[in-house]
Amino acid sequence: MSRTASVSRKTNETSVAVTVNIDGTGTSTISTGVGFFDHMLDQLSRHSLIDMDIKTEGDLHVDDHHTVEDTGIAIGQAIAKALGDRRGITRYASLDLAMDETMTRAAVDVSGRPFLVWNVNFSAPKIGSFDTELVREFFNALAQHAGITLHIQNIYGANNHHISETCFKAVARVLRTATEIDPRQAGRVPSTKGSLA
Ligand SMILES: [Mn+2]
Repeated sequence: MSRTASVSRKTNETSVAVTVNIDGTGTSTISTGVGFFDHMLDQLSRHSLIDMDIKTEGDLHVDDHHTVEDTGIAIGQAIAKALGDRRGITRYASLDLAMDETMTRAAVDVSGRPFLVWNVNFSAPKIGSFDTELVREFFNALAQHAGITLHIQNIYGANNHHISETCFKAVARVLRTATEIDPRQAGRVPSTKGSLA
């Protein structure tokens, strides 16, 4: 059974089309019109090994907010759809990810219960032209719509590009592990409730 899904989402603010393959190789085609965000999504795909085709046309004349949030919603929806009833998955993962001077921790429960704990502070409002506060908006949209409990903590770091990038890479790595099929689950839903959907 292939764990792939496509989602199209159109509002007055954005038009988003996303296709994901959970069991991919980390290949992506990404175009949101926001260069820094494309760079971050490329990391998300590459290090989760989830293939992602992402095309967003948003109201960038306003700012990047709708584009980033709605892309997060669509990626989350596509991941939830591709995971289906979450049968056989590993479910939990956590990781400390280092990049130069920065260390960021991510933990995920692919639980069906959306929750974001965000313990990350940026020392500047912008990375280039990108609003650093949008990093949280993206992960909140992702967690809410993928149906995952996601905790992200920047432990230390100085460079805001690195702090953002470690968030995306750490989440990518824990998503990879937690969504992988655990052969010892033998196709069962990993919950004593019997449901994660
Ligand atoms: Mn970078």
